[in-house]
Amino acid sequence: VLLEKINSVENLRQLNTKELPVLAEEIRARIIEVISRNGGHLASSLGVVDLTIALHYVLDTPTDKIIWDVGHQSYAHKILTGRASAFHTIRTSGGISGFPRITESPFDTYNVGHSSTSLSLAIGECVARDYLKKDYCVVPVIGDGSLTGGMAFEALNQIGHLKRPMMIILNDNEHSISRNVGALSEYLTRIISGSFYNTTRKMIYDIIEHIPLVGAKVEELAAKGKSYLKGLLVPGKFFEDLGLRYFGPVNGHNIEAMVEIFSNTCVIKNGPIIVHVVTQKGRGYGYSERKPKHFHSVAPFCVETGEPVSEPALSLSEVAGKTLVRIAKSDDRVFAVTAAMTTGTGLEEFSLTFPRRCIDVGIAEQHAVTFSAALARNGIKPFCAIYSTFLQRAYDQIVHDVGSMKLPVRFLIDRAGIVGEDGETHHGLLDISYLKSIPGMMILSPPDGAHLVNMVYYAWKFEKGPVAIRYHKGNAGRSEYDFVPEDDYNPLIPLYDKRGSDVLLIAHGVMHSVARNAAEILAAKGVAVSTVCLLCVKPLDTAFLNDAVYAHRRVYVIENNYRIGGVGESILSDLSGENRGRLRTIFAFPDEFICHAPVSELFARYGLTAQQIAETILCDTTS
Ligand SMILES: Cc1ncc(C[n+]2csc(CCOP(=O)(O)OP(=O)(O)O)c2C)c(N)n1
Repeated sequence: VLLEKINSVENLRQLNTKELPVLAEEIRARIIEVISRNGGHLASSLGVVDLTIALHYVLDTPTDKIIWDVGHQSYAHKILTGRASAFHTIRTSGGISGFPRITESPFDTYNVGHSSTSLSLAIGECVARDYLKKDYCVVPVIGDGSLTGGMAFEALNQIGHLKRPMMIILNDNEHSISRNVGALSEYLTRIISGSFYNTTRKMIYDIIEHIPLVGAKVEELAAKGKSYLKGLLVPGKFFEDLGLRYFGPVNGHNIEAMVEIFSNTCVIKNGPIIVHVVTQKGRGYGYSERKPKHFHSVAPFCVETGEPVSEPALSLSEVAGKTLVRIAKSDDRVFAVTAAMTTGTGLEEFSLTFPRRCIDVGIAEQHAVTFSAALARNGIKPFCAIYSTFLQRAYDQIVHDVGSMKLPVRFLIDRAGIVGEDGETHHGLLDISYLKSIPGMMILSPPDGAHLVNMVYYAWKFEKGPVAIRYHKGNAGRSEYDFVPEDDYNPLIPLYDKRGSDVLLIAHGVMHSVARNAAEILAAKGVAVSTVCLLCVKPLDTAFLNDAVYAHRRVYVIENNYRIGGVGESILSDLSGENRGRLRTIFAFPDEFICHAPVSELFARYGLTAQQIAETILCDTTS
């Protein structure tokens, strides 16, 4: 077994090229086996196993720097760079991360998780490297999906201008999570399907075969404009026109060919080059080859059948999407806008039912928001569905393009709060903090599926300005969608369960059930506990809150957000002077990046379970 010998990249470099495809198969088998147990980004990682081997084989990593975009495809990279023996712990509590982490390995050049950062990091690396008179290769690896992000274009603009040597690997599998969309994607597809493919590959071989000191010669030949090299550049004219030299398309599953090509391209030192590598998403596992979208990010599954280990329950994402389908049936002005996350945000059914009204803008959250603003300005009713963590990107667009004009863009903010195994780049712990400071922004926080449905209906009818509904990653608590919206639903009125005058727990969203459970535990100990569930966390009903707080001796707020900038702080600032002293504790996440672990474990680690909260309150009672 070759993999057993690979404890470091040096071991890899000792293999001969004929052994590399065997190693690739072993790595694939390991990834499939582990991810079937732990869940994770399977299809993307399987697709780049051969590419990853070729890169580490040729480059002098970690001195040469591979910069992964998103980093969800870095599993083979982890296995090859000293983490094979820890790979079974990936995404588990205390185990290695599912994304590159600078604290985990010197081979992980940056912390990543959000898309389209690699080219900006790469050009920054090059400028620093050249200024410090260092000499190493900078190799960003970016997918065709991530290339749709605005930042990637901003970086390309500078890369073409500064002309610093770097080798960009464009990993083109024609997929983002779903099939990739957009003019650029169509352009890349034209290149791949065009007749140049085979001839170009042959040309690269010809050059490599006939030129011993290829790097220097390629430069020389390119400078002289030899006709065959010109031909090689033709397919990627777009990149060439921006000032990058284009090579490809290259078969991303022929390791030997890639080793030769990278050996020759990585030594080109007179400017940036882009090598267009064509890979198959999900490669090497029949189910993920056939359903790359499903296996993009997958829960534990049975390797033999490809089926999930536990039957997926109805998620809040699906509830939001299905509700939108019902609304859109009665209102042809309802649109859904997604930034390459149709499935993740539950919009699959909507996209099939109303293809013209479901707009996938690519991995472009900033653009999605400003695009939605223009829809709203023209009387369309856009529901812009974006995960909390990715909406961080679009902050100024919400302020400048939506908020300042009070445009009724409806934000469906999925994965709000802690998300678990994807870890620190993916937790949605900031949305309340960043949204509540925007004047006129209404923020709703449903405690369950039924409230989410009502809130989507409420947002549909709400025309006075932007409204955000932020909901956690979780289940709707029902196996089927059988929700019926209430006619007179008003999220501005909190749910108030008054019991005694001792303790009041104020919560919102998923933490309402934690508050109720804590109240029960305390009731069993003889402490009467009232609960308030805020459905709308901005604006707050100040008069109501002051009355409720005044009616209790001690008050606690529980939320699935950072404490800093959270709802607890808003409540505190809205309370009258005499009420403020009653607010004893805000149970929320502290001021630190929260690592990956199951959601339940993270709640426990930060003292946010019902039992822990009840115990804290009991101690507080007796002190
Ligand atoms: C800013 C941002 N938006 C959305 C995502 C969610 N996401 C993770 S991977 C991915 C698709 C990336 O496509 P591509 O770069 O082509 O890589 P592939 O998975 O196809 O290998 C998306 C949309 C993200 N990570 N970051």
